[in-house]
Amino acid sequence: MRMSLIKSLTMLCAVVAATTTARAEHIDLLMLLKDGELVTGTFDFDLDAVTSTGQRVYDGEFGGPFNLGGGVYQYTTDVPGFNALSSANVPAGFSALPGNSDVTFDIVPFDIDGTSANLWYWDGVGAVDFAPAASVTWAVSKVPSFAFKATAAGSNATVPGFTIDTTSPDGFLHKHLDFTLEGTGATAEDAIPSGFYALAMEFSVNPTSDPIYFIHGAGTHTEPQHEAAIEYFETNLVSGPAPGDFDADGDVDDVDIDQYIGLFGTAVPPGDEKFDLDGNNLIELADYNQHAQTLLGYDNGGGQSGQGTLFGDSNRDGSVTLVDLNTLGMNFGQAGGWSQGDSNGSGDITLVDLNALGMSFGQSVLASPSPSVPEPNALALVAGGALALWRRRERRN
Ligand SMILES: [Ca+2]
Ligand SMILES: [Ca+2]
Ligand SMILES: [Ca+2]
Ligand SMILES: [Ca+2]
Repeated sequence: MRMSLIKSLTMLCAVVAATTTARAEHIDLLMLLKDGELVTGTFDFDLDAVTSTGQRVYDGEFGGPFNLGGGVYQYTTDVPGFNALSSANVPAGFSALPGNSDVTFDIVPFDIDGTSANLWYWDGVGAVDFAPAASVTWAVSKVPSFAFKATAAGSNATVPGFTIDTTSPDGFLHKHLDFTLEGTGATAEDAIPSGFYALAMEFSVNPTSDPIYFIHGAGTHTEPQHEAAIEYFETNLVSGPAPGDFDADGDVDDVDIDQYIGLFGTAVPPGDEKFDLDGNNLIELADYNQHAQTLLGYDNGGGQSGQGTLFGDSNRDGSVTLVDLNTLGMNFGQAGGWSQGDSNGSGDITLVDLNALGMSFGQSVLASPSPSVPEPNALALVAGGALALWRRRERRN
């Protein structure tokens, strides 16, 4: 009994240790069918479990550098591998790949900031900033590599791939391909600069998947940098811009809400459905109002920020104060957008905007507004005086 217990514990410890060290080694890209679409996730062979579905960004670490002589250097890895489950093991809501079918891939170019390329590089310094990889190639291959090799070199062309493997009769597949970075230079760092390399593959077993992104580290880099790169791809390439972030720059500000100017009354289509927030196939004031009240970003500069502010909050600090009223006054009677005092997307600052500001004057969306917000009853006095001033100015003009 005693020996048996010790032996069991020893075995358990060995299993736990093996699992811990092997986990990073063998988490594969999982292919599944969902509603007739080819989707990807992860399967952990050590846990024998599906660990994600709907995942489209994968990461890995290149091993190396390897000096091939003649100034040629390489980094290589075979992670992640590619996996499909037999029909009996597919999680609920998904189905297995068809049996006895070739699973193929292509390397596809993708856009970052208006540029299209099939291989991208970021040195891992500062903010995430990928650029087309100029002098390095990333080959995807299997044995024999003279027959099965697709090489991305940073152009904007699709690179035809090959058959990864053929599924078994019940849909199962498990195959590792070789990823190889190669460059030429006086040193390994010259040949293949340290940092992160990214490419995208589309998988097909008829249907074809969306682009699936691979971001692999090479040479000197850190894990937080790698996570930042993954986050960047998740946000900018997979999820698309957040609602209301019409220029897709990562925030919802006056530049975004001002895009409504001139669009009211436009049917969708031909209008862009991203502007039609309430989904009634018409771009109108209701969408603008919804944008202002639920999506437009505010920040009081003191740690309170969020989305959705008040009409008239031209400086988007979450409160409608004399500062906003003054801004409106300065721009009264002129063309302008939200930051000049426009509250109805008309593209000019008029009595309509003054009235809208008046309705929310002294109010705040902040949880704890600054004490300097004037009482609402100060408005009549201030607005009355300001209006007289502007009218005088208008008469002068
Ligand atoms: Ca924006
Ligand atoms: Ca609408
Ligand atoms: Ca304000
Ligand atoms: Ca206006």
